[in-house]
Amino acid sequence: MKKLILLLVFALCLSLLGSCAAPSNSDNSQPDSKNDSETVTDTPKKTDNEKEEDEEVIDETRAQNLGETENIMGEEYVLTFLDNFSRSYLSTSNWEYCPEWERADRGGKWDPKCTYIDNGKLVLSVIYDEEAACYKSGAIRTKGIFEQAYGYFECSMRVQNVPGFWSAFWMMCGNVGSVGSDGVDGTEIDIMEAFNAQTYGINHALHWDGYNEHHKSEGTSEYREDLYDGNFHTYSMRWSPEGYKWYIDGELMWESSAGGVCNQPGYMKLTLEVGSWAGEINLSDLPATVEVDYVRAYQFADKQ
Ligand SMILES: [Ca+2]
Repeated sequence: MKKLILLLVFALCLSLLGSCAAPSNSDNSQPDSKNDSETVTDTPKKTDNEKEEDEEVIDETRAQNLGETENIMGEEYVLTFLDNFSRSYLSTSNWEYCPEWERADRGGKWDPKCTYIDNGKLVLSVIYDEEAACYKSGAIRTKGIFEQAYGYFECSMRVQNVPGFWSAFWMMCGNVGSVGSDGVDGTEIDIMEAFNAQTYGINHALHWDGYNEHHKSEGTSEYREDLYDGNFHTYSMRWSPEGYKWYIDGELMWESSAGGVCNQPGYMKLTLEVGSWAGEINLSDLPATVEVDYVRAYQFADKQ
């Protein structure tokens, strides 16, 4: 009888342990009442092998859920935005497509059909649209969905391997078009622009006071063949009231407080643009793609 009771207790413990260990949804979309149902009902079924692969890529040193803290280069941050692109479609809880808008100097336009998810990665592409007789490229943003002043912003990106267009991870903060007050009331922060696959150019920059006669900017370029190696690299930016710092693969690349440091919330953008800055474009290279593995944003823990 005693053995039977012990067995029952053991079985009960096992079942309790099992329920505690049930996997949680580690793909953290920004909480958003608009689209709560999609995160639950449309999750694609995965094979056991795919589950194992997912488990392998979880980095336990990183915060996995919104609101969790993470130490980045000696500072405590709270995770405020995370998209691992692990669903089969772009999460509208996190992103919207940038509206169609003629870009740069070769008449390229942003178009939702050039953005999709493939195998756990966001894919932005460039095509030549025969019907529209122009280049089309992918572009998404968090405008009105996620906007934040200050913190740490990071993406992991595999940049393009052909010339003719550039890829960018950037932010629009406050009213960039507002002339006066320098960049304090509005600044475009270019966390990275991989602007030329022939020269291996990477740019970091700030723009403020509009884009016309009062436009001001400051930036820096590097030429880094290693970043065009077909692998993913991390591009990050720390923004505090004292200034901005840009990092690639965790290494400090540039610091600036030009424009006086913006104090207004901003949204993130991931875009491709066709233009002469990127060199000549060859139709035979298209479609061409850029992939993003994840995007993360954090707020300083002491500002929460
Ligand atoms: Ca201004």
